[in-house]
This record gives sequence, structure tokens and C-alpha cells, in this order.
Amino acid sequence: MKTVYNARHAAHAATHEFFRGRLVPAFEVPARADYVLAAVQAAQLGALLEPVDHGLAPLERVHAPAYLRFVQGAWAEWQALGGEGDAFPAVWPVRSLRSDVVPPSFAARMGLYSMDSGTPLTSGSWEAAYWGAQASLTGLDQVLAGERSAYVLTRPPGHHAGADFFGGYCFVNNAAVAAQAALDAGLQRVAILDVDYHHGNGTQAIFYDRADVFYASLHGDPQTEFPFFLGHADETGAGAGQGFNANFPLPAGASNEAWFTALEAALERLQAYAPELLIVSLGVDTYGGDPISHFKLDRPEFSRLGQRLAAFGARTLFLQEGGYATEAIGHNVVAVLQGFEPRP
Ligand code: SP5
Ligand code: ZN
Repeated sequence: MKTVYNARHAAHAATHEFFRGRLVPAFEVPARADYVLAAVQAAQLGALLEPVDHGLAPLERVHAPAYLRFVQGAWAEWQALGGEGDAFPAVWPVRSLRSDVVPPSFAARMGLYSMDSGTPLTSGSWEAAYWGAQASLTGLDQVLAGERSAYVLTRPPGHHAGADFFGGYCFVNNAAVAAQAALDAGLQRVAILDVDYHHGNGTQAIFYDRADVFYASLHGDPQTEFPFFLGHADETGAGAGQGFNANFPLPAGASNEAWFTALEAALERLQAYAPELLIVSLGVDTYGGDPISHFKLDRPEFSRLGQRLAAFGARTLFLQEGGYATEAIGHNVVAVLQGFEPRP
């Protein structure tokens, strides 16, 4: 399996994030991708490709252009205001406040275009996220050109980013960009299977009222887990998208058996949909040793996940999402990818 590697991921390098009233060392760090790259190379998974620049247009198919322009220019604005550390939002247009006007104040726009205080915006966030989307489009090109599968190694992740907001460590929704590009290339049914520990609220929301992208997700129950405000089982799609969204929340601490039972249920729905392309939002924060999550998968389970996805039988594009047990991420990702495509 070929890997498209976004070498510019390291431009996004947060040092700290807010947690319980303190700044704690960031979880979403460049070393994550370094470990995965080392593991991919050690396993001789296949050729490494560089992202090909497809420009801004495919990002604007799923994100508001004004939002993208904001993220692109945010660091310069923050610096002009005297910002020293990474930029964080401090105020949000919640219920009863207006979000239909774009205020001139940078602080106000940081809030307008974000969902949480846990996502530092850094000098290189835009560069890393832009090239992550390009890597995803390049991976899609491989699969559309006849490869059975491809893996996109990038960070920051994407699945929490909505049409016009960042959050959950995400700025550009790579899975959504790739899914929309696949449709624009002529496909009619794309499925996104999100196995990250967290619900992909951004991906769900982007496609919620559409039937051409089926979003299915297994995740920690939002009653207790981030992103809290989306990801419940009763969210099944709206309008033309009714029936094309399926959430499988599991309680924190769920057993591996429960996780694989939910995987079967998700795949059953996807099988009925018969997608021409499967995009896997591959977060490995489901690992038992993950510092911010509460499932218990380990190497054998990641391998089994890969085998099961291979048996599903679709062309498959794997996109890197979460996973914060830094030194273990590479082994866990490679276990999935080698489970999918054992070495000859
Ligand atoms: C892509 C992805 O996996 N995003 C996850 C965003 C989670 N943000 C909330 C993090 C809460 C950190 N909890 C720290 C617990 C330390 N014991
Ligand atoms: Zn996650």
C-alpha cells in the first residue's frame, strides 16, 4: 500500500493546550507523525508519495471560503495584535448571540470560527492543514487510478472541523474534502467509516442532509466524551440525507468485543449502501494506552480491524486522524494497514 506523506505536518507544532484550567503539554504533536512514518518505513509498507497541489478549490467545496481565508491569515492577525504564544479563542457566539455578522475583531472571529478552547492555532497550522488536504486528494487520486487502497499520513487531523469552524485539533476536514472530490470526479456513493475514538462531528454535519455520502462512526459516547454535542445514536440524517448517517456510541471503557460488534453493525449499514469508495477516518486513539481516550484496542485488534475492512471489499482510502500514545501510534496504524494488505 502506498503512503502519501504530508512532510509539512510539522509546521503545526503546538506546545500546550487548555485542560481543566491549566495549560498542559499538547497531545497532538509532530512526533506523532514521525513515529508513524518510521513504522511505515520499517514495515516496508510501500512507496512514499508527496502530496500534489490541487489548489484551494477542492477545500472550498466543503468549507466556507471566508472560514478558510480566516485560518490562512489568522496567525498574521494574531501576531499583529501582539500575540506571543499560540492563539486560542476566548468568546463564542452561543445561543442568543448573533453569528450572522462577521465582526472585525480578531478575538470575535476566533470564536465565530471555532468550537473549543483545546485547539491551539499556531504559526504553521494553515500550512500543515492545507497540505494535509492536498495529501488526502493525492491519496484519492491513487485509489481512483486503480489502487485498491492508499494511506494518507498527515496531521493535524480533520474530522472535527466543520464547514466553517475548527476544533478538536482539526482545521480542514480531510475526509470531507476527499469524499467531495470523489463525487466531483464522478462517483455517486461514497462511505466514510470513522473509527477514531471521538465522534467526527464535522464530517457528520457536512454531509448530514445528503445521500451521496454515508457517514458511519464508532466512538466514545458523547454523553461523557468529546465532542459532547453531537454523535448520538438518534442522529440519522436529515431531508434527503435521512437514513445516511449512523452513529454507534459506546460507553467509555467498552470491551473490545462490544467494539467489534458495533463495527459489524456499521459495516452492515455500509454494505447495504454499496459505496464505490470507502474512506476510513483512521484514528487509533481507541488504543488501550491512549492518554485521552477510554477504549482498549491493542495490536491484535488493530490487525483484525484491517482484515475486516479488507473483507468488506471496497476501494479504501485511509486517512490519519487521532491517536495520542505517541510512541505506539506507528505500530497501531501499521497493524491496521498490514491487516488490510498482508505483505506478500
Ligand atoms: C482528532 C481527535 O482525536 N481530536 C480529539 C480532541 C479531544 N479534545 C479534548 C481533549 C481532552 C484532553 N483530556 C486530557 C485528559 C488528561 N488526562
Ligand atoms: Zn480522536
